[in-house]
Amino acid sequence: DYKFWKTQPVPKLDESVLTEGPIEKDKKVEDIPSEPYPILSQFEWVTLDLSDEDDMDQLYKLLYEHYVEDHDSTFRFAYSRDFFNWALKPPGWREDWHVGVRVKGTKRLVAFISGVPATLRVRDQEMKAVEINFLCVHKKLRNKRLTPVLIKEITRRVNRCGIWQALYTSGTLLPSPVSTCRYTHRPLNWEKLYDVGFSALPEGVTKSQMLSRYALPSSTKTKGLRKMEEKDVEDVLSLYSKFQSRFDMSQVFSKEELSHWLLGDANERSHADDKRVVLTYVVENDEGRITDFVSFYVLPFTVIDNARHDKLGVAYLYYYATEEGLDGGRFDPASVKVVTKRLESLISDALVLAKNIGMDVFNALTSQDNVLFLDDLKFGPGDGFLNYYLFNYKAYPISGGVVNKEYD
Ligand code: YNC
Ligand code: MG
Repeated sequence: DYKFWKTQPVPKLDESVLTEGPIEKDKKVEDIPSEPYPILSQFEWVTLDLSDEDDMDQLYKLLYEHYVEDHDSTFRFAYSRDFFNWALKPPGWREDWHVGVRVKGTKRLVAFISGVPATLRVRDQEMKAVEINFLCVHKKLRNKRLTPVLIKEITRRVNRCGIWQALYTSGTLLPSPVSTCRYTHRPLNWEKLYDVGFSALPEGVTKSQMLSRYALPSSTKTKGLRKMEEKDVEDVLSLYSKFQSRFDMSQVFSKEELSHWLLGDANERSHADDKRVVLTYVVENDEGRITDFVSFYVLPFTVIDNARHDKLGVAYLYYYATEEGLDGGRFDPASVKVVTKRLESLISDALVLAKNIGMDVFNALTSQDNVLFLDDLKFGPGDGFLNYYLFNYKAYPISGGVVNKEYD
């Protein structure tokens, strides 16, 4: 019955929203305690320093062993240093928001929660917020109500910075989702997915039929498609902003943020394509204008106990946009067909690019415009759903227009 969530500024599960806006009246930073939230005496708070090898290793181990895994425990997220640096250190990041709990005696890290800054737009309302992610409690400490303590402590640390709203996602149903999406998967290397037990062979279908069903061309087809570079940031931001304005909810990026989220940091940029966490491609037309872009990020799985394979390359569709159908930022509903066709060819090129750097499966949510092309590009529905939540902000239900990002 949501003993904890009942006490938090979130809408009840059966509540119908009558007006949009913050739930609690703005508090004052001075009224937020400057001391950490009390925690059981065998534990202590720790702020992780991700530039410290030891802290990074501990976070890696905690999440590797105790974060979300698939039901029969055959796959685990294979996080990397680069992935954490990308996900946890965007412009304006604060070390203070990388919150851990350690056992006092052994100094062992047993829980974690993180926040990164984000500007959200819900319809016409822009707000400074944080995105909360990587909440994790050691398996041996589950069901001991540590989660509410972690949430209250990160809320305190965020509130101390004068920020009162948050966005978070979870497969778990909590009060109350502002939107819900489904996961979909597009096999790139069906045979390997079958070998590791990720994909099944449907009855009455042969392996070779499956292989030909998911066959892809070896090269991309969009004229003018190339890797995004730093010099494109301004143009891509302008296209992104126009495209996103069609959706009820999205993230507002500065140039620096867009550059971080689509190109990665300096270290990341020096990597070969098959070692990168995030890849973005633009379409430049004959006049040198950027007309489209598409991006995906990479978070491989470790395959547990399989004789032939130990890694699965997993790409996630991230942001994309096309100027097709956008008339000065307005979306012309008459052009849905044209937009669909354009996105289909753009995303199918992304599939080819992902396959060519060794990805085995391409995941996407049913968010934003994805539903226009998922079926035709042979994405199949997965088991999982993803709920989107806002903290301290009541909003009417939002369909489709959600931030295109999820690591779990
Ligand atoms: C969850 N995922 O309902 P009630 S997603 C939020 N998000 O509270 P205990 C959750 N709340 O029902 P356990 C939650 N899962 O009594 C459970 N809860 O009101 C609630 N899994 O606490 C739950 N990572 O500690 C209940 O639960 C209370 O030991 C029970 O631990 C839960 O990152 C968990 O899936 C999830 O590590 C930590 O199962 C554990 O079961 C675990 O007894 C594997 O907790 C990894 C996993 C979750 C990924 C994510 C987003 C988190 C958002 C948190 C909310 C942020 C609010 C905004 C804060 C900033 C505000 C500002 C400004
Ligand atoms: Mg617990």
